[in-house]
This record gives sequence, C-alpha cells and structure tokens, in this order.
Amino acid sequence: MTVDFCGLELAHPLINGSGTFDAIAAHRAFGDELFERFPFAAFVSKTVTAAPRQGNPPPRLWEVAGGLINSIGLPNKGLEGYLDHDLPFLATLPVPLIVNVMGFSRDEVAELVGAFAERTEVAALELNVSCPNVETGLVMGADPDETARLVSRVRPLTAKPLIVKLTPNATDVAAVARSSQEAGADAVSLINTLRGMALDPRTGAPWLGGVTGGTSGPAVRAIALAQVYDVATAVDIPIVGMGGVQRGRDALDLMRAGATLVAVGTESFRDPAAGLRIASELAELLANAAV
Ligand code: RRO
Repeated sequence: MTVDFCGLELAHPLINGSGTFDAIAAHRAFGDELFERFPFAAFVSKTVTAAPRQGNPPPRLWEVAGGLINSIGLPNKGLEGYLDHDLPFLATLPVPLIVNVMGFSRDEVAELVGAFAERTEVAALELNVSCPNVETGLVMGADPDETARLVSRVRPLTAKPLIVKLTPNATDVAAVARSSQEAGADAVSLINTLRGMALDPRTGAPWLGGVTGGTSGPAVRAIALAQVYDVATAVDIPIVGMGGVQRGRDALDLMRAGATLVAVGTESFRDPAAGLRIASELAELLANAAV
C-alpha cells in the first residue's frame, strides 16, 4: 500500500489530522511500543504559531451526536519553544514529519515557513488557513484571493512540499483549492472542523470557553466526502481527505472521491491505534476489490 505523496514515500495512505494525536504524550503512555507500531505513515504535528499561546479558557470540548466540538484555541509553545522542546523528539518518530503552521498575518506565516524550511527534520509543511488575518479581518482560507496571496508570499521560502489545510467554512471550497494550486501549493488537505456551538443545558449560556468551536467526527463525514469530491474536480494536486474517518470503508470512500491520503482525527481519541487498524482494514478492502 505504499504511496508517493509529493515525493515522500509513505508505507500506507493513513496519516493523522493536525492536533488530534499528541505523539509526545503517546510516548509517555505507551513507551517505545509507539515506535514499533506507529499508527500513521507520516506524522502531522499540532499547529505552531510564532508566539507561545495559552489557548482558550475551559471548557474546551463538548460531545455531540456522532462527534465532538472543540474550542482549543491553539495552545502551543510558539516557534522557539517548538524548535527547542518538541522538534527533537518528533524527529525521532519512524515516519516523515509534517509541521502545521498558522499565523495572524502573511508575515507571521512567512516567518514560520522560513524557519522550518531550514530544518532537515521536517519533511513537509501544512498551512492552517482557518485563521483571521488581523490586517484584513478576513479568515484567510475562506476567500480564494486571500489564500492565493498567502500561498504566493510563502511559496518562494521553501522547497519542501507545501500543503494548504482548507476550511470547510467557506462559500466555495473548490475555488479556494484552485487558487491554492495556482499560487504554488503542492497539495491540499480537507476538511478542518465545521463551526458549531453548544449551550449549557442548565444556564442556556454558551458551554465552550471560546463560545463557538469546530465540529468533527462521524457527524461531518458526509460533508467531508462532498467537499473532497468537489475539490478533486477542481485541482490536479494531491488531496489529503479527512472528516469522520472511523473504518477502512470511510477511508476508501474518501479515496474514491479523489483523496491520495486519508487522515484520522477524532477517532484517535477513542482508539489511539486507529490509524494502523484503518490502514489494515483498507488494505483488505482493496485486496478484495482487486479480485
Ligand atoms: O486549536 C483549535 O481550537 C483548532 C484549530 Br487551530 C483548528 O484548526 N481546528 C480545530 O478544530 N481546532
């Protein structure tokens, strides 16, 4: 089941969605067994911002029918903290490392891309464009032109594969994918979470500390499939499909809709070994389909 993804040779098509699997915490919990049975063919790290961030006040999670709303708010150690404390461990994982970055302006994203471009431990970069540009007030990934300006700004800074992580909270996701490709992206990944909210049943006030959050899990699977299908008709670059993947069958559906790789997100919270399980279920489905 080896896959060539933007020049990276991967053992199978299953990777993780950014921010849904903490490899450092998993190593604390499972020890070196994590390296022996690493669940993903490449590892995507959680989003890194230029400055350290505390993240949103709690509560940060709410369970919905078939899914989860999160309002984590990007807690991370910032670029320097990531380079000093996280990268040395993540570089020892037995699979290629993809670093996900986000900035509040094009210059900030450029600073991050420029810094990671130098690092041989990093195989590829993913741009999280589900973020307001403080200079324009626009969510970068909601608008094709805004996304193209961002990708054009950072493209010359690195020769590493550049993946644009698309937001489903856009009027025309396929148009954003097309403008990403035209501006030089090597791949797109989708879907990020869908904006949602929950109310505290006792008080009627917003439950989440961040008021609204992102909805994920099987509840969004059909939306992900439709968006991957639309994007596949709009671009020629490879697609990383994700959204509610729980079984080999869900991964196969996304691949049939046009995805080259499939990412597992919410399911890893329930089953940390889900990536490997789904990869083997997928292999069996593909073997049977070939007969
Ligand atoms: O940190 C978050 O709350 C978060 C991010 Br940056 C994202 O891209 N998607 C998501 O569901 N949560």
